[in-house]
Amino acid sequence: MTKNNDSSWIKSTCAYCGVGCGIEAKVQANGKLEVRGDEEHPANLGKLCSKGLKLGETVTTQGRMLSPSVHGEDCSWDHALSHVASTFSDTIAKYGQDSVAFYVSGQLLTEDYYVVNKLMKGFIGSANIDTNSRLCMASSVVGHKRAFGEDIVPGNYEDLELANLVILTGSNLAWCHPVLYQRLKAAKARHGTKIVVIDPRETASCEIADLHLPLFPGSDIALFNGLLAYMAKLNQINQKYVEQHTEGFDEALELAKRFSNITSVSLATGLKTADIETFFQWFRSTPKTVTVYSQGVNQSTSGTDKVNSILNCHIATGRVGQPGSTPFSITGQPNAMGGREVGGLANTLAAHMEFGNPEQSELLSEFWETSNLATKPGLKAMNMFEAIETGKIKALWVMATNPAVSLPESNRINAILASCPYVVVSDCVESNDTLKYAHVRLPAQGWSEKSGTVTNSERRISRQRRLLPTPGMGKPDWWIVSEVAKKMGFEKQFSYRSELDIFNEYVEQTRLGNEVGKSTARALTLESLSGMTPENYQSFAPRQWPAKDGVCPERLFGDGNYATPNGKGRFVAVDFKPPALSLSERYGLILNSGRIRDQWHTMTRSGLSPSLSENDSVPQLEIHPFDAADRGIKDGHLAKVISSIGEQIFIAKVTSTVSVGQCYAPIHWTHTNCSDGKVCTVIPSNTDPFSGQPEFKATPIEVKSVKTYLDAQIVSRSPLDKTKLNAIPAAFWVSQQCDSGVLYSLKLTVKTLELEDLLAALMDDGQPTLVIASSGEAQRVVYLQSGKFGLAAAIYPSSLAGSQPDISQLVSAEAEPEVMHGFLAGTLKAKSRTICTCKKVTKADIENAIDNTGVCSVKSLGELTGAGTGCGSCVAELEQFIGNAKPISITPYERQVESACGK
Ligand SMILES: Nc1nc2c(c(=O)[nH]1)N[C@H]1C(S)=C(S)[C@@H](COP(=O)(O)OP(=O)(O)OC[C@H]3O[C@@H](n4cnc5c(=O)[nH]c(N)nc54)[C@H](O)[C@@H]3O)O[C@H]1N2
Ligand SMILES: Nc1nc2c(c(=O)[nH]1)N[C@H]1C(S)=C(S)[C@@H](COP(=O)(O)OP(=O)(O)OC[C@H]3O[C@@H](n4cnc5c(=O)[nH]c(N)nc54)[C@H](O)[C@@H]3O)O[C@H]1N2
Ligand code: SF4
Ligand SMILES: [Mo]
Repeated sequence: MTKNNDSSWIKSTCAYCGVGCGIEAKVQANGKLEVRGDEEHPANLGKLCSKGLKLGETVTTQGRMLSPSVHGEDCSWDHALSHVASTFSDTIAKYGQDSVAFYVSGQLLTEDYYVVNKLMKGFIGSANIDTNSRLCMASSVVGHKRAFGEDIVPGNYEDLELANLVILTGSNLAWCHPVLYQRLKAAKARHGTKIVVIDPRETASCEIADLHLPLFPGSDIALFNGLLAYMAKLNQINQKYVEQHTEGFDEALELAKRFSNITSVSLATGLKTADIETFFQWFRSTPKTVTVYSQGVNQSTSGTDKVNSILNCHIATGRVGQPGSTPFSITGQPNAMGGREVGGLANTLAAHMEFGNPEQSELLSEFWETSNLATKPGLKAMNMFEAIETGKIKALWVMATNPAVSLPESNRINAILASCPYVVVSDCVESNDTLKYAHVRLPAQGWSEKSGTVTNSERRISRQRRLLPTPGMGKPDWWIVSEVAKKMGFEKQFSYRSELDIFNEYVEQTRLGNEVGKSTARALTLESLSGMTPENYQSFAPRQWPAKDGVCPERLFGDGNYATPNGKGRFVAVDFKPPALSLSERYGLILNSGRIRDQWHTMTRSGLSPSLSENDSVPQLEIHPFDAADRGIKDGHLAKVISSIGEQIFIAKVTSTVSVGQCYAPIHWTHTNCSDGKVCTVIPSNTDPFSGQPEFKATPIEVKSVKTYLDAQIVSRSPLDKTKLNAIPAAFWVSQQCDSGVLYSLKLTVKTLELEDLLAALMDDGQPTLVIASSGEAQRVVYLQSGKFGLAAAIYPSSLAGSQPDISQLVSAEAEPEVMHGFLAGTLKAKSRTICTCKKVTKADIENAIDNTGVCSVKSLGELTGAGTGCGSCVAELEQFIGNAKPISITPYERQVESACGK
C-alpha cells in the first residue's frame, strides 16, 4: 500500500512552529502515536524537523489537567462554567466592560480564536483581548499595515527557493523554522543561492551563509537605511515603480541619508566596511532577493521601524510579492497567522476589519447581531497587566499561553497575577508557572485531540485533525468559551454544534463588505470556501488565501497595487535609535534571548519528550571566553545574571559564538522545571511605541560566578516534591524528562553532605535502601520500590562534573541490572550528549566514527552513523566535528580581536 492511501494514517498539522508542516499520524497497537511527514503537504513535502518527528513522545496523559476546578476543588463543567460566567458578568455590571480581559495565544486554533474574539469585542463590548502574538509578531503586523495597508505576508515559501539572494535577519531559521531552512539549503545546493545572515550571534543558520554580519544588537535600521541610501546614490531605485505605485519615498530617503556613508553604517553597526559593501553590492545586483525576518527584528523598542526599514528597501526596488523577490516576515507559532486574521490582537476588530472604519463596524455589528460592539482598541499585553496592577482590570482569562514565564519582568507579572482578584486559566497541563495563580482551572484538549484549522506563515490554511481521545474531562477551547458566552446570556450567537459551524461563520465574515473597490474591502477573503459541508471540512486540503472564485493571486501586491485606500505602497521615514537601555559600569554586558533547537517555549510539551531533552538539557548562559575569564566563570559552572530588575542563575557555556560583551540565554526554562533559568526575570519591559512589543533581546546585565562544592543527581520514577527541593542547600536545580522517569541535577552550596541526609530531606519515609556505595569521592545509592527500580542518586565534588555518568540510564525501560550494579560500583560510563536527535547519535558515536574511519565529510559521517540524515538540523554541529566548519566572513570573536588591534 502506498503511503497516502493507507487510511489508518490521519493527516494533520504539526503542533509547533509557523512553517505549518503537514504530518500523518497513526495510533499504534500500544496506544502510542507514530508520526511522519505528509508528502502531499506543500509546506514540507514529507519532511519534518526533530520536534515534529518526536511529537509522538509528547502525547502522554502524564501531567495533564483532567478536571475543571474552582478554588482548588475539582468540580463539574457546569459549575466551573457558571462560576466564570457569573463572575465575569458581575464584574462587568459593577465596574464596566473594560474591567475584564482575555490574554490568548497563537497556539489556539482559528475557530477557538474566532469565538473568544467574538465574545469579547462583539458582546462584552471591550477590546481588552490581546495575545502572545504581541510578544512575537506585533511589530511586523504594524509594519505591514503601515507599508501595505493590511497585515499581509506577500510571498510564498517557494520564493526562498526561487531567490538568488536570501537575507536572514534576526532569524535563526536553522533552529526555529528547520524545514524551511532545509528547503533553502537544498535550493542553494541546486543553484547557488547567496545567503546573508544578519545576527549578533554566530548561529546554526550561518552554516549556509556566504556572509555573516554580526551587527551590534538593535542596529538594524542603520544597516537598512544605509542600504536605501546606497541604492539611491547609485541610481538603483526603481523610479517608475516608486512613482506609479508608492508614496513617501523622499521623506524616507531623507532620513536614510544619515547613513549614506558606509563608515557611518560601520560605526553604528560595528560591522566591517568591506562586509557592508559586499552586502550592499549583492542586494543591488540581485533582483531576486528575499529578506526573511523574525524576532531579532520584531522584539525591539524600534521593532516596527526596523520592519519598515527593511520594507522600504524592498518597495524601492519593486521587490514585493514577485516570484523569488519579496520581504518575508516568518511567523513563530503554529496559528499566530490565524489569530491575526480573526482579530486576536487588541487593536484590530475582526477579519482584517479595523477600529476607526465606521462602515466596517456597522457591517460587523449586523453580522454578529450585536448592539455592543467594541468601539476602541483595547489594552496591549503589557498595558493589560499594568491595568491589573492598578486595579482597573479585575478578572483575567488566560488561554494557551504562560505569561508568568514569557512576559518581561517575570517577578512583577507573577505578583500581578497573584494580586488579580479573579484569574481563569485554560490549559492542557496540570502545572505551569501561570496555573499557580488560577482561581479557576479549565482543562483544554491538547494538540492531538483538537480539531479545526490553522494558518501558516505563507497564508496556507490546513486542517488539524483529531488523532486521539481526550483524557479526563478536557474540552475544545471554542466549546469552553461558547458555553461561558451562553451562560452570560448570548445563547443565540454562541450555539455552535461543532468547529465547522464556526469556520463557516468566519468564512462569511471575511466576505463582509469585501467587494473590490469598496472602502470596506480587504485582501483577506475566504470567499471560495463558503458553506463547507462536514465532508468538505473533513477532507479539506491545505490552501492559501486569498481564496476567491476564479483566478486567485498566488502572491500579493506583485502588481504594485497595495491594500491602502489609494492603492499605493507606503514608505515610512524611520531613523535608527539604539535599544532603550544602554550599558553602564554596573551592567556591562548585553543579554540576548531566544530559542534552542529542540525545545518549544516553556517546555510544557516538548519537555515531555525524553529525546528532545538529550541535546541541551539545562538552561545555559552563552558567554564569550574573554568575559568569562574576566569574571572567573568556568564552563559548566553556575553563572548568576543580574539586571536592574532581578537575577537568575544559569549554567555557563563559554563560547565565542557570542561576541565579546554579549550573552545569550534560552527562553525555555521555568520555575516548574528549574529553580532558576527563567530569563524574563531579568528583562525589563521596554516596548515598541507602535506595536507594544517588548525588547527581549537587548538587556544590560552583569554576570557573576556562583561557587558550589558538590553536584548531585537524582533519577526517580515519580517526580520529587518541589517545595522540598527548594528547601535543600542547593544554589540551583533543574529537572528533565527521561525515559520512564525524571532526572534532577543539583548544584550544592555545602562542602559535605551525606547522600542519606539529602534523600531524607527529599523523600517520603519508608523506602528501604538497597545499597549505599562509595567509590572514591562519590557516594551512590539505589532504592527499590516493590522489587523494582525506584530511585537512584549520587553526590560527587563539583570538580568531577562532566565525567559522571548520566544516571537517567538507570530508569530506562530497557535498563539491565548490570547498569545498576555498574553505577553502584562507579564503573558506569558517562553518557554522551545526543547530537542528532532524530537518529539518536551521540557525541561519542560521532567521535568514534571519526577516529576509527577517518571520515572527513558530513555525508560519509551520515552514511556511517545516521547522524544528520533525519531532519538535518544538526548538520552545522557535525561540520564542527569534521573540522571543516566553513569560514563565513569572520566570526564575531575575530572581529573583536581585529577591532581591539585597531584594524
Ligand atoms: N526550536 C524552536 N523553534 C521555534 C520556537 C521554539 O520555541 N523553539 N518558537 C517559535 C516562535 S513562537 C517564534 S516567534 C520563532 C522565532 O524564531 P527566530 O526569530 O528565528 O528565533 P529567536 O531565537 O527568538 O531569535 C532569532 C535571532 O535574532 C537574533 N537577534 C538578536 N538581536 C538582534 C538584532 O538586534 N538584530 C538582528 N538582526 N538579530 C538579532 C538572535 O541572536 C537570534 O539568533 O521560532 C519558532 N520556532
Ligand atoms: N525573553 C524572551 N521572552 C520571550 C521571547 C523571547 O524571544 N525572549 N519570545 C516570545 C514569543 S515570540 C512567544 S510566541 C512567547 C511564547 O510564550 P508562551 O505562549 O507563554 O509559551 P508556551 O509554552 O507556548 O505556552 C503555551 C501554554 O498553552 C498550553 N497549551 C498548548 N496548547 C493548548 C491548547 O490547545 N489550548 C489551551 N488552552 N492551552 C494550550 C501549554 O501547555 C502552555 O502552558 O514567548 C515570548 N517571550
Ligand atoms: S519545521 Fe518542525 S516544528 Fe516547524 S512545523 Fe515543521 S516539523 Fe513542526
Ligand atoms: Mo513567537
